[in-house]
Amino acid sequence: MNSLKFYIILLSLLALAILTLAQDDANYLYHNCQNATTSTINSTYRVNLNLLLSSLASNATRNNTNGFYNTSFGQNTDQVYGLFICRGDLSNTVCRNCVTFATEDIVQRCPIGITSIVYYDACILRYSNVNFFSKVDQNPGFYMWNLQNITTEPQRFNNLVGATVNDLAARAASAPPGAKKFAVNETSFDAFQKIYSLAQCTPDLSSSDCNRCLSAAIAGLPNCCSNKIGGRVLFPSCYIRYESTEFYDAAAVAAESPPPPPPPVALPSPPPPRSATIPEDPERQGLLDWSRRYKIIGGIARGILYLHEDSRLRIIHRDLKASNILLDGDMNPKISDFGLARIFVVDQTQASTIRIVGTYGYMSPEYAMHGRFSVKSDVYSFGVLILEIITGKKNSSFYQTGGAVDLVSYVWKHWRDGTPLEVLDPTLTDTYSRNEVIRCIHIGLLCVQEDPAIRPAMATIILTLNSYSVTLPSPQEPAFFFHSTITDEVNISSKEFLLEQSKSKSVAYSVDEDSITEVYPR
Ligand SMILES: *[C@@H]1O[C@H](CO)[C@@H](O)[C@H](O)[C@H]1NC(C)=O
Ligand SMILES: *[C@@H]1O[C@H](CO)[C@@H](O)[C@H](O)[C@H]1NC(C)=O
Ligand SMILES: *[C@@H]1O[C@H](CO)[C@@H](O)[C@H](O)[C@H]1NC(C)=O
Ligand SMILES: *[C@@H]1O[C@H](CO)[C@@H](O)[C@H](O)[C@H]1NC(C)=O
Ligand SMILES: *[C@@H]1O[C@H](CO)[C@@H](O)[C@H](O)[C@H]1NC(C)=O
Ligand SMILES: *[C@@H]1O[C@H](CO)[C@@H](O)[C@H](O)[C@H]1NC(C)=O
Ligand SMILES: *[C@@H]1O[C@H](CO)[C@@H](O)[C@H](O)[C@H]1NC(C)=O
Ligand SMILES: *[C@@H]1O[C@H](CO)[C@@H](O)[C@H](O)[C@H]1NC(C)=O
Ligand SMILES: CC(=O)N[C@H]1CO[C@H](CO)[C@@H](O)[C@@H]1O
Repeated sequence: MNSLKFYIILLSLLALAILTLAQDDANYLYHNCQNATTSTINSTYRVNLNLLLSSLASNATRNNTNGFYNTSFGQNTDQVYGLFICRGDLSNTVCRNCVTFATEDIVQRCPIGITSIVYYDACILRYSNVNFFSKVDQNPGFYMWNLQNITTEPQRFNNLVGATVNDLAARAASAPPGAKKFAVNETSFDAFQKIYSLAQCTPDLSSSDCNRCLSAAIAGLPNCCSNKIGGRVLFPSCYIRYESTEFYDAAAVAAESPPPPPPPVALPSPPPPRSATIPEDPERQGLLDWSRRYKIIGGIARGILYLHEDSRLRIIHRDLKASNILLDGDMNPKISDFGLARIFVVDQTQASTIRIVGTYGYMSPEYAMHGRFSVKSDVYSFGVLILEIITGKKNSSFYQTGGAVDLVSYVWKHWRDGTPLEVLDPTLTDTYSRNEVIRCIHIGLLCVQEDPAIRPAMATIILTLNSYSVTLPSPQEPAFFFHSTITDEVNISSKEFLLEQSKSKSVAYSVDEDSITEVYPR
């Protein structure tokens, strides 16, 4: 029974994940209804409201709305004013889907609303009995923030966010009449951490009103978002947002705007340190050029193969991660920290544990969820390691935005879209072999496949690293699994920010005992 319960919980989590993906276009954030009192509910107003909503939905299907449309129905006390605005980087299709969803959703959320607004990730829909066109409205506004704190140089981070959003506000406000009042910026905090930001006003505002609205939003940032890795301030007339992952479609924005100035030339890197672990520190990671990284990948692979196959006993490490790989002066990797390793008896290929130890982000789904470990769970961790070494990104620097659940899905999305080289650590300018990089990404993705049976064995991986003639199968989409429950807190932080917070700690937790089917022999 307990085991059944566990699977039901698991299934409902999966169903939730699927639902969340399906509603991606209209990711709900917040709503507010000002209700009619019974005496003022006028059925004519309701009729006009319905006309308005269907007009907004049908106008959203036009290609030339530019992501915004305002209209009004009725007269005098029955008149209803409404508009939708879509985030400036989104396609017509995404905009239309969001608005269509919103026109139905707003009626559910505000069944007796006379002035209502619903905010989603992709669009905002609002209506009122008062004409609000071309007026700055800051109510009802709300904040959201990422729960992750800035740990290095928070003051400089806050200042940079402030400078960037000020710059954005000026650019968004200066858009010519009728154009989208929208701007994005990508700027580097340090070699590995970027700040992506966005500002937008409804285009019915004048430039000075847009500026005024965005200034108020910026003034709100310290109230919510100091020392936070991401945050938003949203008003009905304008909003700002910043994150450390790319949450908007930069390619779409670039296609609409003039090309940016060429990037500055990178300074040459100083020589590497004598002995260390694989640097987690982004600045130090920049010191490793591609040939060194390639050598490290090969060395780790040989080390794991030795544990799995060549030593007299089969050893499953169970906590392979960057900090457990030591580098000697010649950058030869040594696998360390066998605190969690399990030694397998000769014919044993798989075992289970009810105490799951290891490091989130490196744990295979079957291990994290069911406690099942095998050589293939080490292969999974190795895959995450390869992807980290290639991208130069810390396993922990990801959290869910726009579907990029973590490092693995970030890389997967680029692979699927045929742009694998875009995940490459930007400090590896052009001193790398395209073939080697793509092959390593390919191997990494094969290692993190959901089904352990189709992950390659370490021996195959080494063969593949040494020979270009080995043909690799296409990787299947990696598992999207997550560790924390989705919490529904309305105006403070949306669910996406509550996921994955504790991802970077080595953790130990227990799984319901009855859910374990195989038992580790004693
Ligand atoms: C308006 O009505 C909705 C649904 O009936 C309710 O949830 C909401 O709290 C009301 N809003 C106000 C401001 O009373
Ligand atoms: C757009 O809305 C207007 C009313 O404002 C309506 O007359 C028109 O038919 C709509 N256009 C489309 C394409 O639905
Ligand atoms: C809108 O654009 C799409 C693709 O750009 C096109 O296929 C479609 O026919 C257009 N629809 C209208 C109503 O113009
Ligand atoms: C949209 O708003 C503008 C004012 O910003 C107004 O002049 C225009 O008439 C509105 N459009 C419709 C269809 O009501
Ligand atoms: C209600 O609607 C009727 C028309 O159907 C209109 O004559 C009347 O003024 C409206 N009353 C209020 C209070 O809005
Ligand atoms: C959330 O809403 C509550 C009640 O409306 C309010 O007291 C609180 O200040 C809001 N929090 C934020 C961050 O807007
Ligand atoms: C971030 O900092 C705040 C205040 O300093 C603290 O309460 C909170 O627990 C920290 N959050 C995380 C995820 O560390
Ligand atoms: C982005 O913001 C940074 C920091 O404020 C600024 O230096 C840079 O010029 C901005 N980039 C663009 C393209 O506006
Ligand atoms: C998310 C995650 O697994 N974080 C780990 C990233 O790697 C460093 C170094 O190996 C670990 O200390 C973190 O726990």
